[in-house]
Amino acid sequence: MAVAAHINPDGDAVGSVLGVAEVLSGAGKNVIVVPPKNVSAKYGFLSGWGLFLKPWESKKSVDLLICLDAGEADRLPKGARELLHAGTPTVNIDHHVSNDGFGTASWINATAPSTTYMVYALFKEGGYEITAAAAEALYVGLMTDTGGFSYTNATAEAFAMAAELVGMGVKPFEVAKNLFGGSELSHYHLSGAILGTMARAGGGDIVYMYANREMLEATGTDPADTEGIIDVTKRVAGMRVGVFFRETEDGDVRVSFRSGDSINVRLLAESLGGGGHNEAAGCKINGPLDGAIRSVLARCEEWLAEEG
Ligand SMILES: [Mn+2]
Repeated sequence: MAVAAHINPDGDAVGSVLGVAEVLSGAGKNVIVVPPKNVSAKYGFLSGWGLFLKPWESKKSVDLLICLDAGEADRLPKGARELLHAGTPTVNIDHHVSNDGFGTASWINATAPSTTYMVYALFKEGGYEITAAAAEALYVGLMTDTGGFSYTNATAEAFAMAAELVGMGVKPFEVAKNLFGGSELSHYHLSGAILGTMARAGGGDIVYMYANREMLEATGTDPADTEGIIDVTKRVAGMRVGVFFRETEDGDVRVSFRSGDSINVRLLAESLGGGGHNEAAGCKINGPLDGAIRSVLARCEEWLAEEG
C-alpha cells in the first residue's frame, strides 16, 4: 500500500500519513509513503519520519493508494499522481469541502476538524491498535489544523479526541516544544523580513505580507520556513482577510488566505483557481510577485465589497 498527502504538507498531512502508515504497518500491511515536496523538518521528531525521506522510485505493483488530506488530485506528489493515473485502486479520505471525490472510493467529511480526526474514527471503528507513536502523529494533525485548538473547528469532538490521544501517551507539552521550539535563528530572521512587509489594503480590512526569493536566499531558509506565518495576520486589529504571498522557485506565486471574521476565504480562493477551507485557503497564480500582489489585492477588495 502507498500512502500520500498533499505537497507542501502541513501538520495534518504529515500526521495523517504517518498515523496511517504506523497503524497499518502494525496490522501487518506493507506500507510505503509517497514523499511530498517541501516537507518541513520540524516534524522530524515524529516516529516514522524516516518514511518521508526514502527516495521514491516508480512503483508498478502497489495494490492500494491511500490519499489523505488532499483536496484535489493535482495537489498529490508526482509519485501518487502516477499511481492514480495508472488505475491503482485509490481511497480518498479528506475534510476539504472542495474535494471532488477522486479515486475509487472516497470519504469526504467537511465538518471534521482534521483528516487525522477522520482516520482516528476509522481506526477506532475497525478495532485497530493505535500505538503511542500513531497517537502522536494523529494529535499533530488535530492540533495544527485547529490552530492549537483556537479555530471554530475546535469542537467538543476535537477536544474529546485530544483527551483520548493524551490518554494513549501523547504529551502536548512535548509536541508543542518540538513543533514551535526547534527553529534556527535563520527561521526568525526570515520571519522578521516577512513581517517587515506587513501592510493594509482595502481601507484596512485586508492585511497582507510577502516573501520573495531574495529573502529566502539571504537568510538561508527554505519555503517550509514560511509555513504558519500567515496566521500572524489574524492577530492584527481590525483585519478581515489576511493574505500571504510567496514567490516560488519557478517565479510563480503561492497565495495563502485567512479569514478574520465571516468572510469565506475558500470561495475567494476558488475564484482565483484555488481552494481550501472556509477560514484558511490558498491558490497559486502566475508571477511576477508585484503584479500578483496587485491583482490579488484588487480581487480581495472586490470580494469584500460584494460580501459587505
Ligand atoms: Mn487538513
